[in-house]
Amino acid sequence: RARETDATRKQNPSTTQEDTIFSKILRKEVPADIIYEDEMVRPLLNRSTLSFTYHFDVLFETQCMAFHDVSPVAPTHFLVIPRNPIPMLSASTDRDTQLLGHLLVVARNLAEKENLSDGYRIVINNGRDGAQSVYHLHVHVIGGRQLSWPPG
Ligand code: U5P
Repeated sequence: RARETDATRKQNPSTTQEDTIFSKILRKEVPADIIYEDEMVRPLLNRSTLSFTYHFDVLFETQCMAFHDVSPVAPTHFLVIPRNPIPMLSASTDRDTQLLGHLLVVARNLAEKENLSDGYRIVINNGRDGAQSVYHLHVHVIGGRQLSWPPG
């Protein structure tokens, strides 16, 4: 498993970069067709009383964003990404359980909003063999046409 990761790093220089194009989209430095962002809720609690970004994100559910893929492979194709720049699924840990679940819940809710009632596919490409190209974890939601199986 470690060998695979090393190979992936060699093949994909972006693996070692924390700042991918998706981080720039998250910071609104690069435009994207954003369809969803977790709402920033500011109740009575002061932001400065929270010391860790992680806790802030979890408490206020400002954990993810979704936008249309620039090169759609189907009539509907969007990506759900965490704010936390986890490079890939295999780099996540058990501490990310809540976040990983949240990404799927958001993907499901957006699929419903985007009228994918006839079905859709959720894909997470992981590493070199998984044909991952952007090393910031993302969930593909693909639909709007009959998809085939197996994938290429
Ligand atoms: N992508 C965007 N915007 C960008 C760069 C990439 O939507 O600025 C999309 C690609 O079209 C691709 C996905 O579908 O990100 C990366 O997927 P993956 O191959 O890493 O799973």
